[in-house]
Amino acid sequence: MKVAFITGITGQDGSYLTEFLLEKDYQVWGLIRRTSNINTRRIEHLYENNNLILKYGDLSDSTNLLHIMCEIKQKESFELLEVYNLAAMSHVKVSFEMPEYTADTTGVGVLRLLDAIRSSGLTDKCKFYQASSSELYGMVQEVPQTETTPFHPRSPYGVAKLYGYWITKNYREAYGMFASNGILFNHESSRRGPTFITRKITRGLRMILTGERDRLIVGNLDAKRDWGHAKDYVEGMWKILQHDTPDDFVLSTNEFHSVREFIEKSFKMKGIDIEWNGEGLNEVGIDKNSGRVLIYVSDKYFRPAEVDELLGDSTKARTLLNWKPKYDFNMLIKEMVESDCDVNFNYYS
Ligand code: NAP
Ligand code: G4F
Repeated sequence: MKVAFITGITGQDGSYLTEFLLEKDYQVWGLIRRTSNINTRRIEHLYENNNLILKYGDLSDSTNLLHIMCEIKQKESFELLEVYNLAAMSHVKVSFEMPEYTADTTGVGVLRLLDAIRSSGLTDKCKFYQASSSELYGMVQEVPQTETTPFHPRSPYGVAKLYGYWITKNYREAYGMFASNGILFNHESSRRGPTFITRKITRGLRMILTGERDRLIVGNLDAKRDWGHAKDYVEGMWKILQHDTPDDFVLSTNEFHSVREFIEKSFKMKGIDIEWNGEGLNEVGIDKNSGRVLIYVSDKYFRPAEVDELLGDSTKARTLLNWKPKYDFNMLIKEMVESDCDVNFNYYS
């Protein structure tokens, strides 16, 4: 039996990875948080599958993590357990408001999980994937960014991820653990959290089309990101753990686009041509046909320290893992706009 344990299973990536692994006949154990409201929408279509086992827990609770690792060891028979650590307080802007909590979960949480693996005697029977981030590059030291580009994180989130990256490498070097980092550039989908910019745009478009809202208010229009589709990236995570040796890999599309361009293309898909007028906080996006102002800028969405642009070079993963994204920028936007604006779109497709 192939067995995997996923933290962050209720998140965007966790849900796609669970589907991917169940398709490959894995037994999937997942960590979910107790919340006062339902937080499992992204995986509820998988509940009927007997190979999915959910356990309550939190990356801030080391005894809970140790207990789960021991339970998996006791109940399942496997040659190698695959552990995917996807759980994190993953919002960069929010991390400025909750820096200590972010450090504790996104940073030290990685150590707690690695140590639960070690303390349960699974060091040699486990492959560990850490969800590292292109936010590590922050104020970029070279363009494009590769596995050897020096890091310069620009947020409490980025700094916490830096700890996660290094403690993963440290457990590899110190204890010989199969522990790998995927340094993933931004990846989106119809399941993306609604406060990340791509989903905020496609949901905002829906609300403008239906008349629920008359405007979309955003922050830095000129930020550029290397945006891919989450489905491609979870396949990359799995490939990283199937490699003969533990190693660190960049996953990226190798092209970048601005927030402005994402807005233009999304609105264009619904027949709205956006024309820009003004500068800085006074810049607006106008519907060329009607003359209505649809896009506004507010400093509420600026960050104390911004990451202006991220552009990856995933040659290493493409060469050694034979990984290549199937979705391009236009396909990604099409799916996201259809999902948010067309009633017949299947969220679980
Ligand atoms: P996401 O949608 O925000 O999901 C985060 C997951 O972590 C959710 O399941 C969340 O649970 C869980 N979580 C948060 N705090 C936790 C805690 N203290 N203990 C246990 N679970 C906790 O993030 P994503 O986009 O899927 O990203 C997955 C991982 O990749 C994250 O670590 C993220 O930082 C990293 N990453 C993402 C990208 C990207 O572009 N998406 C790029 C690079 C790296 P709830 O559902 O209960 O909130
Ligand atoms: O969509 P974002 O919030 O994603 P960000 O900050 O790049 O972080 C995401 O990708 C990282 C990988 O590089 C992950 F590690 C992380 O967990 C997360 O998934 O913002 C993208 C850009 C930023 O430059 C931001 O300033 O869009 C800009 N932006 C402009 N207006 C906005 C807005 N971002 C948000 N969230 N909301 C706005 O209104």
